[in-house]
Amino acid sequence: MRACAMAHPNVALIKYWGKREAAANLPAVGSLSVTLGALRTETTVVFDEMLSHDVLILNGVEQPSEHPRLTACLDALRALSGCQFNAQVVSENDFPTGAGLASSASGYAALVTAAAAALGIDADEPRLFDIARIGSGSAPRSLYGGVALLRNEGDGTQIEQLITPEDWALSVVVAVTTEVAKDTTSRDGMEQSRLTSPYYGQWIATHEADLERAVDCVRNRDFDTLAELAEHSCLKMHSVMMTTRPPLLYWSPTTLAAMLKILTMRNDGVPVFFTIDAGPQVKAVCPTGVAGEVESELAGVPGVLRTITGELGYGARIVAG
Ligand code: 2P0
Repeated sequence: MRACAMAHPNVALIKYWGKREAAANLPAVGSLSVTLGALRTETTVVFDEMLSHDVLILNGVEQPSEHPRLTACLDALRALSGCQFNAQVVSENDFPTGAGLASSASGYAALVTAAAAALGIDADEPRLFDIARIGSGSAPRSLYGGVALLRNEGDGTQIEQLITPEDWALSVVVAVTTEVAKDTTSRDGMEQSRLTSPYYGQWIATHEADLERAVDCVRNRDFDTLAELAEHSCLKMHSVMMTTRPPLLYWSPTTLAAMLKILTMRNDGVPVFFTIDAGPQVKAVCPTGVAGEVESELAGVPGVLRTITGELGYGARIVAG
């Protein structure tokens, strides 16, 4: 009863921030993401009747604070399979953890994929998406490669792969500005935003139109309009974050410098746009043909520690381990 899976993080171009129902971790809004082929989480799950409780070891360190979320996911999988055993989960990220690089998305996508295989659950079981969402609202998107669309539908969510990595040669350049984990988790931060930001209502009210237009852009490979929409969604989300009480200021001076560099490049005719999540890292999305130029420009921004560049990745999958 053992399996190993690999998943990539994803970055949303149309963002998710806020929940409509906390217990099932249902998002308030849909989202659209690209899967980052350059970053990886690898997770091994072993179900063992000798274990007295579930255990998560992340990057070599046990994570007791994560156990409630972990056990909620594993309980849902155990209910599907009839297995009663506890599990040991050993996970490694090859990128900074908890620093706005979607480590929980790739983490829970890899966990659910590995645990389902270890329990003999069919990989096509549709409930796996809902179980991944219990762990992290952005995790179902990492079950897919290319561009993924997560929509609210009735009482739940639906997910689909809009295009594969082969369908559009896009790359993402990550400008790493810190290796340190953030103070406020996304889960806590988005709840504070819902309760206190005066802009939260407008964020929800205007979101669906952004999402529908972005879906059309992806289907039509309309990079320029997608660039404008993605930056707007990012800045709108950060406006909500900044006007939360107490404020969620995820940017550093280097974040702003990298954003300005990307805008200057686009004004100079280079097809590239920025997006930023719950942390100071900046992600630049561009056609693969200009990724080298974008990477060298971002590497030269003072304060950028390093860059990580890769094409769109594939969905979570079982690997030897
Ligand atoms: C996103 N983020 O759409 C947005 C943009 C961060 C900023 O999804 O509470 O770790 O586990 O559902 O998925 C990060 O939030 O939060 C996230 P939970 P999650 O990518």
